[in-house]
Amino acid sequence: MQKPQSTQDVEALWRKAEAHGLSRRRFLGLLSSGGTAAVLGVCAGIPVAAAENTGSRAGGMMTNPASGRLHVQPDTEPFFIPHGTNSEMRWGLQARGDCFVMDTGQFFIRNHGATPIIDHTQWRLRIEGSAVKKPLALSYDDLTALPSSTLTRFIECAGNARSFYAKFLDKPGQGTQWLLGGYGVASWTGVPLAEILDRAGVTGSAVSIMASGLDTSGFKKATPIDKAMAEDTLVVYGMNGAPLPYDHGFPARLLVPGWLGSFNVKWLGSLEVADEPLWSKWNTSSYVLIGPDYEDPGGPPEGELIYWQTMKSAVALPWPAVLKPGQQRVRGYAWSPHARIAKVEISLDGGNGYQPAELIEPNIAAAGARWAFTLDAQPGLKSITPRATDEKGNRQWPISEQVWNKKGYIWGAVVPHPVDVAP
Ligand SMILES: Nc1nc2c(c(=O)[nH]1)N[C@H]1C(S)=C(S)[C@@H](COP(=O)(O)O)O[C@H]1N2
Ligand SMILES: [Mo]
Repeated sequence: MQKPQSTQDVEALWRKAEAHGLSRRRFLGLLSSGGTAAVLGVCAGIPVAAAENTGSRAGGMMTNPASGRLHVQPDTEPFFIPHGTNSEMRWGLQARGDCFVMDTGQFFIRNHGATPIIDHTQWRLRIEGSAVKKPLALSYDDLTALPSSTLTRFIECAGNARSFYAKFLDKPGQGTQWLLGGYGVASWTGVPLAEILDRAGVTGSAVSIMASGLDTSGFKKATPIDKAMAEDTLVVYGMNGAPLPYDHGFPARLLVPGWLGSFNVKWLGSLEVADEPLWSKWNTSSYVLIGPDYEDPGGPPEGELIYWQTMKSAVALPWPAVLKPGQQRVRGYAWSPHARIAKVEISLDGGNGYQPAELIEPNIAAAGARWAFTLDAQPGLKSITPRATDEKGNRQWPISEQVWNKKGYIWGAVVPHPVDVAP
């Protein structure tokens, strides 16, 4: 099979392969047979870093993707559920048992605007502000020469599962109506943020770090200093053993494990380190909890600040799924921002009785674990409901205990995955 040179080539090859009746799995296998990722548990997938960076030659640091595209990579329907600037990962594609980390080309995309294409040779990451003694401007070469870590962690959108407020509570949350595919696990390579802050002479009075993206949305988000100094908070330049793709933040993004997806600022341009709390609309009116069960904290934020993602579990089947009757293996994922997964149980009656599922290694805090369950599918089965418990004793709650908030963040209840058993 010929080797694709660009994302367009991949799309064309895929169409050709489909016309020849080639299964997706076989197609991906063929694509990747040229080389395997050197990162444990990384699956074969669509190469994503192949798009041309044409604008940089004109001398500017940034252009927008060609012909008005929102994303650089192909994120067509068989692979993603489209939601405007966002693309949701399809859980039905994650049923293979042999890999834990999601294919880079299947990782969800959550953008407040179009993906910018940044020329890494012109790019600098500025570290500045009232709480650094030595402001820095790191080039791509400077950054990638610093001591690095490679970690497997999830990134998950605060609004993941938002559609279930409408579906199960009959009270919609405002925003993209994600099912459970605003979540992905990857192996991230980057420099501990603490390492960079140390080099910038961060002072003892630092409180807050405003990370600004270079996308036209002006996206920026402040992280408190303690989390910024945690050893697994990284300035990431690699994803699954390859350069960070444009859509996921090339040349560099933050990884803030276990916290809301929005802390993981992409296309990072500057880090302002301040000795006072910093605010942008992304920690005052967005990513705050507003509703009858939440208090108005007073001050700049319009609702209770949120930091941590909630536990969830998902069934790796299409939504809804059609199953053949009889015995079969059903697989899925479970994740907690706080700890490894201790157990996953499955309910076949919508959340009354539960029976144990098996856990499959790896099992990593703030990443997740896979589970498998031998199902004897009988006609009349309507749903499969997984429920996760982590090693700190946190557990997903029943739908009846899910507290609503206006913007539909941090769903943590179990989700009955709809199925139909048909001969
Ligand atoms: N600069 C910038 N960073 C950003 C965003 C953005 O729109 N602009 N979206 C954030 C949100 S809300 C999420 S959930 C994650 C999604 O990361 P991904 O697209 O790599 O999955 O990126 C975050 N970082
Ligand atoms: Mo998000």
